Order: sequence, then structure tokens, then C-alpha cells
Amino acid sequence: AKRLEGKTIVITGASSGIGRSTAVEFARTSPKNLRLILTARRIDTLKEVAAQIKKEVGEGVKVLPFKLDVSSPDEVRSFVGNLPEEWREIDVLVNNAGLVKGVDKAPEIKEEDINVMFATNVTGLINMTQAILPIFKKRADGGAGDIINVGSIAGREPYQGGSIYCATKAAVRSFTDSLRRELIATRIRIIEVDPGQVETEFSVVRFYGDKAKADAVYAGCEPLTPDDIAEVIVFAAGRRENVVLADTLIFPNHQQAAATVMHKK
Ligand code: NDP
Ligand code: 8X3
Repeated sequence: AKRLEGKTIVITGASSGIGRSTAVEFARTSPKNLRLILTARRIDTLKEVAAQIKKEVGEGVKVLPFKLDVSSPDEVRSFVGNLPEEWREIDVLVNNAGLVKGVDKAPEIKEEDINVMFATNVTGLINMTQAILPIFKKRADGGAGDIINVGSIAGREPYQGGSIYCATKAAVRSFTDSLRRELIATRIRIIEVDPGQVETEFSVVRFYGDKAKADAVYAGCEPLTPDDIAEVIVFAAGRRENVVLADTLIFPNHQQAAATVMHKK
């Protein structure tokens, strides 16, 4: 917790699920002297998260809700410049925003779904990384700061009906590994956290808002909670600076190996 003191942390997709839990967990772990920049498209929801943090930990943590669509290159490019001056010395970027759309198989996959998944999960994550890295690189020893990318078990184990989503998460994994090698001569840490099944709005978004279909995904199994992943993200950011928790796969006990190998009751 001491190690996180005074840090400025950006979280993408902080309005729901894993991103929202990560915001709250950072605040809980380091309730004094932390700056949290919470970003997503739903600004009203981000304000609710800010209010929840204030209620839980008090005024010690400063929270800035900031409307940002990571799939918009213009919005990402102007992001840092649009932050108030005292919020620009960013120390940690959590690239969490991401989504899945549909369960269609080729050749039936909707063009719009393909584009939104790549624009958000891949190009959005890369653009955010490029927007923040120059801040890290100005620091001593070639640079310092943490980039924590949320990948997925789906990036390691592709499955039917998920080809585009799986491809986006495989791309995240490959980009993350390249980046870590490119930055070897710096103190910048590149961290990947790959969740298995977590119950969030993820499946509701996948089924275009159909809650019954989303609930069926989790019937007969016990998915992880977003807090389970948030704890790992905050733990990774809180290690002493020479420790890189480079790559973590986390799944519920029933899921074991792959995205689609599941024991249902
Ligand atoms: P949720 O749907 O609950 O949360 C997704 C978040 O991403 C929301 O805050 C949403 O905010 C944000 N988001 C979506 N599109 C954009 C965009 N264009 N710009 C900015 N923010 C955006 O799902 P999860 O919490 O489950 O997902 C978080 C990450 O975890 C994703 O990268 C997902 O792929 C990954 N993941 C999830 C797993 C699961 O089983 N749930 C498993 C493995 C990985 P808003 O709509 O307000 O913009
Ligand atoms: C989400 C994991 O297997 O539900 O990234 O697609 S899965």
C-alpha cells in the first residue's frame, strides 16, 4: 500500500465489471494520497463509482471521472492534454476497456461487430499505450511506470463462436510481449492479467442486452467476481519496482484449462 502512495492511476472501462472493481480496490488498498482517473463512455456511471469510493474511503483518494471512448483515436490522442495539469503525471495505466459482440461463426460474423471489437480491444489499447508511454519515458533510467493489460484466457485458447474476440485477445498478448521486450532498458513494467470466466456485464454486451441469455452462460457454474481480478491487478501494481508480475492466468476452479473446458453441475 505504501508503494502506491502518491500515484496517479488511469483505468479504462472503469464504469463496470473488472475496471470498476479495480478502481475501488486501488482506493481501498491505498486510501491516502492516490489519484484515480476513471475513464469509460458512460460518464454518469463513472460519477457513481467516484461517489462510491468517496463514501467507502473518504476524501483521501482523489477521483477524476473522465469520458473517454478508447475506440476513438481523436479522443485518445487529446486525452492527456485535456487532463487538468495536476493529473498528468501518470504512473499506472490499466488497459481494461474491452468487449465481445455476438457468438456468430464465419461467414456470418457481422462486420460491425468485427470492427468494434478490434477498434476497442486492440487499436484502443495500443493507442492508449502510445498516448501514455511518453510520460513514462521522461523519467530516470530510461523511464518508469506500469502498463497493466487485461487480456483473456480466450487469447490463449480460441473457441468456436468467439473467433474475433479470441483474435483480439491474442493480439493483446502479442503486443504486450513485444512491448516488454522493447522496453527492456527501462524501469517500465509491462504486465498482463488474463482472466477466465468472470461474471460482469461482459455476456450482457455479448448478447446485445439479452440478460436471460447472459445468465445462461453462468448457470451451473461459479464464475469469478470482478473483485478477484481487481485484487491481482492491484497486487501487481503494488510490488516493489524490481518485481514484474509479467503474466497471470486466473480462472474459477470449475474452468481449469481452457475457455470452453468447463464442469457444469
Ligand atoms: P464489462 O462489460 O462489465 O465492462 C467493460 C468496460 O469496458 C465497461 O466499463 C465499458 O464502459 C468499457 N468499454 C467498452 N467499450 C469501451 C470504449 N469504446 N471506450 C471506453 N470504454 C469502453 O466487462 P468486463 O469487466 O468483464 O470486461 C473488462 C475486460 O475484461 C475486457 O477487456 C474483457 O475482454 C476482459 N475479460 C473479461 C472476462 C469475463 O469473463 N468477464 C474474461 C476475460 C477477460 P462503457 O460502456 O461505459 O464505455
Ligand atoms: C472472456 C473469456 O472465455 O468467456 O474473455 O470468452 S470467455
